[in-house]
Amino acid sequence: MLKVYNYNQLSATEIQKLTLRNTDAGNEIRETVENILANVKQNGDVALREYALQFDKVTLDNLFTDENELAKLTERVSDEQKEAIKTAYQNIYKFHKTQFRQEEKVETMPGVTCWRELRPIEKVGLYIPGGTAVLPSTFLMLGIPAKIAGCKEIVVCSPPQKDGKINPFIAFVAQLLGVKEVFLVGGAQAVAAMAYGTESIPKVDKIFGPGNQYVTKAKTIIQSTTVTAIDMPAGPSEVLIIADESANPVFVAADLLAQAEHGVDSQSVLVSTSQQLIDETIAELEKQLPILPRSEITKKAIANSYAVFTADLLEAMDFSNQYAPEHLILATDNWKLITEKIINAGSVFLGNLTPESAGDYASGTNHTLPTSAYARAYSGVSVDSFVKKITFQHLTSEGIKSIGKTVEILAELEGLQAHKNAVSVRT
Ligand code: HSO
Ligand code: ZN
Repeated sequence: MLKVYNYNQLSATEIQKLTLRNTDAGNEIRETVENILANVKQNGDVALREYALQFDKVTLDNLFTDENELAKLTERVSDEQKEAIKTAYQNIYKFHKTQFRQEEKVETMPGVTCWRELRPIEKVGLYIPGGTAVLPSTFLMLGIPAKIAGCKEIVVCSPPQKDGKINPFIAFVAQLLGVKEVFLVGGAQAVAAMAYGTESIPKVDKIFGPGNQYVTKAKTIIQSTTVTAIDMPAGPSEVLIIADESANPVFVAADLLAQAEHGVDSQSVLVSTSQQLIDETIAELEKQLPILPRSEITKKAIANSYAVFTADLLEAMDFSNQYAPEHLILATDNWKLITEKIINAGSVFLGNLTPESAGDYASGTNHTLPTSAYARAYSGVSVDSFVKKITFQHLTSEGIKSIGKTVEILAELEGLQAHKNAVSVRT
């Protein structure tokens, strides 16, 4: 079960080691992914068909599911399921819509006006995971902000199911979003296809979406070797729960398990000021885990997880900030006292009645978030991720006069005469 550490007995190096995850120290993941990237770059669709056979165990005629097939697949979605997906859609839309904001123009000097305007990224690629679990919720989380931003071309890749088709829930979300086709490609090969383009799959400007270590590695490689951008390194998933004696061990255990069931490489960390709560949570894990349908995966992720006992909530927050979790749950009635101490986290869930699952699916916030301590510097996906902010400026005759001298002096002190001239010829 969960290993337990005492914060006060850990050295700085031990804390650093505990907070490290997914380092791929032996470069094994990198090597596998580099081979896949090279193969797709060289052989396009042929390579994608090979991988579909090798990884998804299907022979594909077409590498996509088209609009008609998508419509047919949605018949398998029940009315109740459709309603739930639509409710999530509306909440996510409502929350993200407010992020699309034009900024004010600023007159920095008389006659000198500067401003920024939003322009959508034209071609975006969405990766929807579909390995051991198919995640139509991720399609909502990426597709809705892409729509709000006004992206022209939305390319969607998701692994084929055993029948060689796309999952019906993915098909239903595609319909809601007005997406006309979904490509049947998963894993690192999907990232490669959208970065390089193949006969069937268009090359995109930016790739979005969470994934396992292979997908994430592929994204980080293409980001540094092609002109295709990525949202962020996102995945494997993780949660850190700060809990005190006001927390309910049944809830805490359920939240730890919810994260752990994502994959064997997921991590769930409990940081608590109460030894009793740690003990009770471990007892609860023992009760709840074995009866989960995905207990095999979950067990492995829990074995890769741990608990830390701290003297108080501030110490707990200190550990959390060093860990920089993708999801942070404050399982305490005193959450208001410590929220301003949060420095590093992807998304935060406040109080004992706010499960991460609410945000994973339907409350409105995005679930594509920075993992593996990237929350130190990255934000989660939002409408901002799908737009560029272009700066503009305009100088009037008063403007060139008011700013002219300053620019001339600066150009001269940098020894750049031509820069100075560009002003002087106008004044
Ligand atoms: N916890 C995942 C998102 C997800 N959970 C999708 C369930 N479905 C990463 O934030
Ligand atoms: Zn989740």
